[in-house]
Amino acid sequence: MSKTDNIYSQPLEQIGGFTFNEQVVQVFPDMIKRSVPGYEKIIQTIGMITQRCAIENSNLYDLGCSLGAATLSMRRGLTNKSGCKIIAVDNSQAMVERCQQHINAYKSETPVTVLCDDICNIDINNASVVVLNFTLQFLSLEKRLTLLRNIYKGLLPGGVLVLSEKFIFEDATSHQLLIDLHLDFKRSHGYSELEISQKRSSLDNVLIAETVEQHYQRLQQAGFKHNNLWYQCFNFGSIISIKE
Ligand code: GEK
Repeated sequence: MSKTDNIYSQPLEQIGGFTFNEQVVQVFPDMIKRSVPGYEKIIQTIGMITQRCAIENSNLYDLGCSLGAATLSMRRGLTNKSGCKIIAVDNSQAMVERCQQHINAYKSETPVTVLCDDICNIDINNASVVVLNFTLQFLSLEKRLTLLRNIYKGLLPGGVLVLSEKFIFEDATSHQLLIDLHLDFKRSHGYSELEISQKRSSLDNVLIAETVEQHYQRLQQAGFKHNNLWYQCFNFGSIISIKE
């Protein structure tokens, strides 16, 4: 069972930049469900996408896997595909250790390799499904295109990328409303005003959100011609990109 996230519940003298350390790992499942609208729906649907799009004898990648929720969902979606392997990558040692324990806790025929590394260093090859579930937003803007090009290159024809992100919006009025609705979502899940504002400060310059259009543009530059938002709740959503 994951502990309740109360990391920002008391006033902190200094709010450092958010890191995925042991303290975060302990509360992560609770934190992400109470902070990201639609998270559970997206995880569940990654399994469905895998079931339809995974190609036999190919590799599947979960980049920025945290505790492996998307990996486990992909693995559930692979029941009728033989010869597939999943590679789960995260650069937080604490996350990777706990992720490996989660994976070991479930039996499956599909091998999973959990790697502690920067997703920018990973060689993507023979891939049919690549998942970036709320991870690209933590990469500096300069690194994003190179990573997407690498993913495009490593995908087989017909392979897919699932890219979930927090978004900003060009239209200031709808941007503000969607942000406010997200804050209401956090309040409705028991976060106080203090927790919300301290967490927001810690994510400043760590999580860099972009518009859906900026993502489409970069995906096209990387080679993807077929890009569509398949899910959105407030300022969070997920794009599916298909390699021809
Ligand atoms: C889920 N996908 O539960 N290389 C490797 N990992 C990274 C890097 C990097 N350069 N930058 C950040 N991370 C998960 C949720 S959480 C999203 C993903 C969130 C990792 C970081 O250590 C963390 O585990 C993850 O990306 C982002 O479906 O917390 O909002």
